[in-house]
Amino acid sequence: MADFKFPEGFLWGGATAANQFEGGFDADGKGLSVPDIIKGGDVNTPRLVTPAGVREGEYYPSHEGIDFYHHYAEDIDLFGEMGFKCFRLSIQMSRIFPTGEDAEPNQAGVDFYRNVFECCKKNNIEPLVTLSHYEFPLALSHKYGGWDNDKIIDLWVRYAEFCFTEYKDLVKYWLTFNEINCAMHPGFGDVYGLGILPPHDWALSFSSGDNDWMDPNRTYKGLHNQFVASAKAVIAAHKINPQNKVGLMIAGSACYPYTCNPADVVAATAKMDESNFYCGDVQVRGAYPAWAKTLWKKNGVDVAMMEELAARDADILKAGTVDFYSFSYYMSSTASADPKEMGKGNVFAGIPNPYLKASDWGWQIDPEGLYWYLHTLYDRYQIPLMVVENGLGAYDERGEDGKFHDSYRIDYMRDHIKYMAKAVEEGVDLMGYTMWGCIDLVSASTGEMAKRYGFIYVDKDNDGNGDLHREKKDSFDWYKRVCESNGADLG
Ligand code: BGP
Repeated sequence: MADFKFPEGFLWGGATAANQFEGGFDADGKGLSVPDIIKGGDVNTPRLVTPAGVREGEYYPSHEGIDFYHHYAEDIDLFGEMGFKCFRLSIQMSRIFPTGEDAEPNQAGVDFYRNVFECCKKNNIEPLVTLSHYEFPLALSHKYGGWDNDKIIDLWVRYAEFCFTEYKDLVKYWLTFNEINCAMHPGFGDVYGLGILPPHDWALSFSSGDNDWMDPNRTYKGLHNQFVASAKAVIAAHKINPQNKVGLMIAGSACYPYTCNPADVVAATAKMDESNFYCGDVQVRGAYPAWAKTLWKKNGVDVAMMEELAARDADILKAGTVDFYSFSYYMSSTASADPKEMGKGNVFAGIPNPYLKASDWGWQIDPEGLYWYLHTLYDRYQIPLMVVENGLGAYDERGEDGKFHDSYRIDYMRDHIKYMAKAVEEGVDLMGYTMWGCIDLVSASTGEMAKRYGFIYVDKDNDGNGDLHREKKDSFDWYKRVCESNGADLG
């Protein structure tokens, strides 16, 4: 593998999300969005959702982000200097249609994204645009309750069609919903994924006991409506510009049996199915998997309702299958059939895997798992794949010379890229790799700045202090060599 090169045109780059870095939350006519009412937290303190609206004098990290809104030209030039071929970012619907159903788009918002894409073009960077990255106009949540309301489908498709038409000359790679499968995490998924808000303040968490307001019927119906909206968007994108490539985006969950006890193997298979293939099958194959009914029953979902929805929308789902499968990959997990064992872990990582080390946030680092996951996906779907998020969240400290020597981040990426290369060499069709948080930004799960991912440091802390200046870390030069050598130089 020593002189292995990635395929010509491989999309090396970095990834971001508007609500985590853009800022300008009410600038130039933008409407409020669901993340704008989620406060900051840290590794031990969950983020508070204030569903009634923004509270005067309180700190919400999305409001300023890292102020990409005013720094985009400088930031994209830095990405260009690193040799990015691709930059993943998201559009906020609430910047284009502030209430979600405005008669006319907000011109200042439309212009902002046009300027961003033009700046990418100037730097020879292909934008990869997520149409919905944990973002939803707050006005729609308040008025219609979120994605489980059928009205949302057409409002969102109108927004997607507007973007395909408006940016036709500048963007050809699109993702519909970020980590669409995360909608299935009760609470977290309802708020972040589906715009379904709690009736009272609520601590955003994957395992909160305060769950009286969650309703699996709303969750699964909301997710179904997103499948329909995504399929309609794919159809529209192809019609508006046959060059468009539209992908799904899933939170990649590679899950191993905790032991070779057949019952554990079955438990891990069930988790793989539920976490990856429930959404994957609908969006790639255009229909629910055979075992969907079992899953609905297990989760207390009204099976008759789901069967009716699936039948109602069968043709659209079949016609709007995606062009490629993109995913985030940070860690792997384990599953056991023994509830006592499972109780020792957490919902994401399962029971700690004794063969792996974890990050400071408990995410178990597993580069070889990426290799296994790529093969597993490609065996199942045989469509191009793309890693659109992978990276290491870490506490970065200045060295004695005042600079950031983030060798741990370089090691993390090098190891993952090596295993990607092995999968590609063995026949997996991989389009690209956009490292998550290429510039430091707000963490989605904890709302903090201290969990840093970037090649570029941003001077800002968890409370919003800092002058926002940008600085290169050691990983900046390393990744520049990776991009320039098309992945041959990982040294
Ligand atoms: C994914 C999200 C991103 C991003 C990333 C890292 O789930 O798509 O938005 O934030 O995870 O997670 P975190 O920010 O919690 O470290």
